[in-house]
Amino acid sequence: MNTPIGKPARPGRPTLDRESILIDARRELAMPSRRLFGKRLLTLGGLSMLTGCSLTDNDSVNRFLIAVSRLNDRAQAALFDPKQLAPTYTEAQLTRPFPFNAYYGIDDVPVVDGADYKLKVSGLVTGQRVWTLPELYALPHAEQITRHICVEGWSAIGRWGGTPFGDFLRRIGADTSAKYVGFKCADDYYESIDMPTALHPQTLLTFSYDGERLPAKYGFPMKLRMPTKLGYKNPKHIVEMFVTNTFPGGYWVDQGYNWFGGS
Ligand SMILES: Nc1nc2c(c(=O)[nH]1)N[C@H]1C(S)=C(S)[C@@H](COP(=O)(O)O)O[C@H]1N2
Ligand SMILES: [Mo]
Repeated sequence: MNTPIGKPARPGRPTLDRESILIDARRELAMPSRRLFGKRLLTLGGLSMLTGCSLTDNDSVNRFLIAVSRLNDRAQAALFDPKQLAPTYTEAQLTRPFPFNAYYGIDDVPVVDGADYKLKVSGLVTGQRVWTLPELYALPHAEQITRHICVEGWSAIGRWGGTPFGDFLRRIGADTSAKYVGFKCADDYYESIDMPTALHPQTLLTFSYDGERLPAKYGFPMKLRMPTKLGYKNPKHIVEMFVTNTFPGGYWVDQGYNWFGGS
């Protein structure tokens, strides 16, 4: 779905030309969740016309694609049904081994010391404080077997355990009418999500994988797991979360990926 808009141009070849926009747009329009958006707001013909007449330099193409992506965010947010559940699976369907992925290799996975780990909770919450792991482990527990879909072209079924994130938000006195929840991670990753997804019943703050304490490679000490969102929206190694009305962006969205990132 995503042309990495932020990537530097390859020498000798215009990166974001008419052709690549059309490939991107065609892919977007082919996705079932995007079809409505395509039909209502933009036709491929209209897009061809636009790309054919005015988008001659990379800057304007970038601006155009970012505008399409923001429109797409709004369309996806409007189509998001807070009660619609993502499919769940059985133990027998688990993908083994579950893949590891990050913007770095497995040897560079951050080492987080659980003993002095503290989760910082800030922003529009009445309970601004830090949480230790024993306190977090004592929260109500739920298990989930769902499919993780990565934009790099793979998907896998995994089993995560943790606490329903909506309950946690209410427990910390979050302003649930705010727009975003942002996350900072122990690596340089950061993400943010829309409040309706944060409150979705399948959104879990997870501390375990397949019945075991969450391994380092899958995001120790905790990962936010959302089966309604693509893989890159699910932050691992969370060290801070904040509730805000100011758009916080994300590691990949700031490089051109679509922010809503629904699946
Ligand atoms: N902190 C952090 N979280 C992250 C990433 C990352 O690089 N750092 N990569 C994201 C991407 S693109 C994917 S597909 C999943 C991979 O999670 P896994 O290693 O448990 O499969 O983590 C997401 N969350
Ligand atoms: Mo991913």
